[in-house]
Amino acid sequence: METKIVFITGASSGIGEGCARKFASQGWNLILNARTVSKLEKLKSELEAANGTRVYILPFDVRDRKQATDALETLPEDWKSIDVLVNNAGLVIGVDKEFEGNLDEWDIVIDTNIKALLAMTRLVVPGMVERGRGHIINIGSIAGDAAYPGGSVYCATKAAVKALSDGLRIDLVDTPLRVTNIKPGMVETNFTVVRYRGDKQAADNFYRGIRPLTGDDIAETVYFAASAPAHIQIAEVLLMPTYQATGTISYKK
Ligand code: 8X3
Repeated sequence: METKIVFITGASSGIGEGCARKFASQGWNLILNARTVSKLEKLKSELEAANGTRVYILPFDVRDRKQATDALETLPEDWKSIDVLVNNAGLVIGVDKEFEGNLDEWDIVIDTNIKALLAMTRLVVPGMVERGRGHIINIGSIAGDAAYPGGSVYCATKAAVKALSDGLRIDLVDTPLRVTNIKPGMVETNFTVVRYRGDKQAADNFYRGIRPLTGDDIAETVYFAASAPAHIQIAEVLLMPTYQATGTISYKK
């Protein structure tokens, strides 16, 4: 059987790294993207040694459309047939009210969570359509289901990920391609440290009293969707820790 290729953005930590580990453990070849080359190199050596799989690292800033386009063009021929695109790169900076936050930070959040996801889709999906094979897995969020305090811009970007996923599924309906929106609730990764602008203490407090999900937990669901039989399209999955009920309601002991 032909080895499949998964392309993961934001693969150097958190959910992206979890996905890299999971797909590698199942024998997939990986194209790993993030900005920090050293982290990707370390992951590549580790995953290749542990799984006998092949890893191609493609460092670029997903927000930079030219870098993204150039990077994709440099892919060697045998790496171009991407089977699964995991649009994972995403972030939030700050927990400010909508009328008080920093517009420059919000540019970064919007550019990464929406525009970069769209650019990657635009770059990778035409090849999938041509080959008649492919799956786009977007990492959305429970935050896309309803706005919550201090999260309005982030929630808006994840609502956009839902709309972009649904729209893409509509646009691809006459093809065998599949589109999945994975919507995690509380996941303990560096994501929360960035949300609190580097305040590790605040991030730790956020999870105190509840067992959050891990990047690996989300990766299991991403892989479940990717490995479902070809006639099954898992359109959306909302997953959260036990003791979390909505984006705002959780029970912390
Ligand atoms: C982030 C998950 O629960 O902080 O996507 O909104 S949550």
